[in-house]
Amino acid sequence: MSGAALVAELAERARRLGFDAFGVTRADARPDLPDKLGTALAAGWHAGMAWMAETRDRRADPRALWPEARSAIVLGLSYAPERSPLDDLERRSQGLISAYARNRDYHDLIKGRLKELAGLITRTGADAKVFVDTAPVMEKPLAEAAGLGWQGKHSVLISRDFGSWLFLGVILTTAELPPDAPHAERCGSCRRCLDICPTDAFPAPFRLDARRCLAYYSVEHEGPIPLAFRAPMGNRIFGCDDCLAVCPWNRFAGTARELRFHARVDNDLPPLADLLELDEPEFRARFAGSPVKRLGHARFLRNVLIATGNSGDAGLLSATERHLAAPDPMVRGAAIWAVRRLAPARGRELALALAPKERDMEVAAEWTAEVADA
Ligand code: B12
Ligand code: SF4
Ligand code: SF4
Repeated sequence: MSGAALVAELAERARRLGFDAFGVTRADARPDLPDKLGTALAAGWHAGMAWMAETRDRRADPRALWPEARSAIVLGLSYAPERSPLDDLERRSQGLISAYARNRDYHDLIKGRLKELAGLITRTGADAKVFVDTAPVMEKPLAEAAGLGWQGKHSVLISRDFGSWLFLGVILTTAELPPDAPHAERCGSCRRCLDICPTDAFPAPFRLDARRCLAYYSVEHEGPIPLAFRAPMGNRIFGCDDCLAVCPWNRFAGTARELRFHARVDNDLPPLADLLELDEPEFRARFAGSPVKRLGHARFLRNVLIATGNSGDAGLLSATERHLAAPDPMVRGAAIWAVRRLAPARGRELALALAPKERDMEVAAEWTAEVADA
């Protein structure tokens, strides 16, 4: 079968599998990536994601990951939300989960479909491997090379048709396939994403410093959230969509066709009061099959308590105080912060009673640490 015939068959099958975007590029299409990833790592923009540095050579070059790879097929699946996440930032007693995580985990959903496409390739005698998110493959620049869109100034891939809301997946193959033309950058003089970022996480256009990004702190970061980033988290309890949501190219994006990416009713702005009550088995049951489950119960509570501290809702005080006795020091620390923000006088009273008994030095310090202004 010719490369062109195989691409036509793959594109048609991808469409039937529900993929919204499809493109092909050469595996060596981005010789600029080792330098660019090197710049990011040297500057420390990967924050605590040490795995990014550990896999740098393979990550920046698919041919270093798999020397026999000749082509990359890049797929996109829309998860465009029903309404702009920016509209939900003022619902301060409700937790805001990022648009990508309100229902089924995209990894599960995309990987199976990629494997089905890979089966069409291996049938021709070529080899193929599938990747979505977790492997050392730089999916955004490969998607740009394959013509799916361009990396915007917020660094995410934007599509003309689906805006900022595309999940990406990649198939590397030993087959020589005719490549698509790369997509040109279309941001022009716009800088809305850079200006809206609540934590000033962009050192320059197209470059993101994860050490200042709320998506990083709420999803990837392991320990307590640094003080300076707690107030800016607002009601976000998993991820952040601000820089994506503000992009004018989203006006062409209709709501995702895939119903399993539509917000599940109970994950659409759940009341913080309910989330504060979830014990570990309830947390696991409630978020089974969703990306939120990977956070684990303690980090989930950490985020919910910070959102509670930002809510200004004194009705949440007693539910918050219950977490002052949590076994995990990270949760106790977040609970202290929330109590002090919600009711400073009660915070002082509790500090006198509880701080001297606290064995963890960092948690004890939370009682005296400066609490950011509301
Ligand atoms: C690590 C990671 C993160 C980190 C770091 C983000 C980042 N910018 O890389 C954190 C946790 C912050 C994160 C957040 C999010 N992520 Co993320 N993440 C990844 C992951 C696993 C690796 C990305 C990577 O390689 N980063 C390394 C950096 C160095 O790469 P880069 O951003 O392309 O870097 C460019 C710049 O540094 C620039 N550069 C460097 N020097 C120079 C010099 C000049 C002159 C210029 C012009 C440029 C330049 O060039 C680099 C190469 O293009 C990918 C999956 C994958 N395997 O690719 C998903 C992925 C990028 N994430 C995704 C999503 C959905 C998100 C969030 C929207 C989730 C959310 N709502 O909370 C946010 C978006 C935040 C944002 N503005 O980026 C999607 C994006 C889909 C898309 N359409 O692009 C991906 C592709 C997962 C997937 N399979 O769908 N993510
Ligand atoms: S995800 Fe949020 S915090 Fe991170 S760069 Fe975008 S707007 Fe800033
Ligand atoms: S908001 Fe403007 S600058 Fe940012 S990605 Fe969209 S078009 Fe580009």
